Amino acid sequence: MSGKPRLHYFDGRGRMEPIRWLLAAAGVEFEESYMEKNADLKKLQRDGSLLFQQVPMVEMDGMKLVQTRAIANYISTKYNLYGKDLKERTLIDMYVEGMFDLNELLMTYEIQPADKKEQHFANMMDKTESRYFSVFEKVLKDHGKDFLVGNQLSRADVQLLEIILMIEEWKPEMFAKFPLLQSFKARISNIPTIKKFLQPGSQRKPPSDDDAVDKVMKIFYS
Ligand code: IBG
Repeated sequence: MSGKPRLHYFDGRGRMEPIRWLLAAAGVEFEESYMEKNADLKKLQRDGSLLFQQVPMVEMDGMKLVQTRAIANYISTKYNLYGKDLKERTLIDMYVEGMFDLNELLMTYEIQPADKKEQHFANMMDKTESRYFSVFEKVLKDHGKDFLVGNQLSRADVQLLEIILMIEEWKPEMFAKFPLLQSFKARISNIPTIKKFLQPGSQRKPPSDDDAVDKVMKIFYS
């Protein structure tokens, strides 16, 4: 286990996408092994690769890392995306924990049963606007700086950009109310490593279509 990190997940966003984003922002090349069917998950579970029998799992620096937040913390610390001191780090933690909560709503939309989808969509858009985007807009307005925390790029910026782009796929009109998030998006998207990740052909994953959702359901729920 040396060389590039290897990511074990399915070929879609889910819980692995923030990890792909962080590695890409840090300029770290990575390889991926995709699970195609339930037997692939079973195999990883049987061979002892998954501490809690769950993915995402990332092989990196001689470890088999699990738990999304632990993996993201490791990458952020290793590649200096976690603030300059304890106070900055704690602020970053507060912001990204909010983002993880929001991301949970966004990620689980596609796997909702048909009769729950409309309500789920309304709830997640309402929370995005009133609970999260309004807060990050205010943070940027109050300190007037380029990054969410301090004077350098952090995981909070990377994870917020990921969410902004996801919301834009569903509801672009949301941004009319958030001019500072719009300029934030343009600024962070222009950072060379991130710009590269946003080009076609990168390891960034597209939104799931119905076939992709079916496949995921079969991997995890069959
Ligand atoms: N707390 C863990 C983490 O953050 O890593 C949760 C991991 C988790 O829920 N993993 C799921 C899993 O491995 C796959 S992602 N399940 C197998 C099992 O036996 O528990 C589930 C997911 C889907 C779609 I599917 C959207 C979001 C998440």
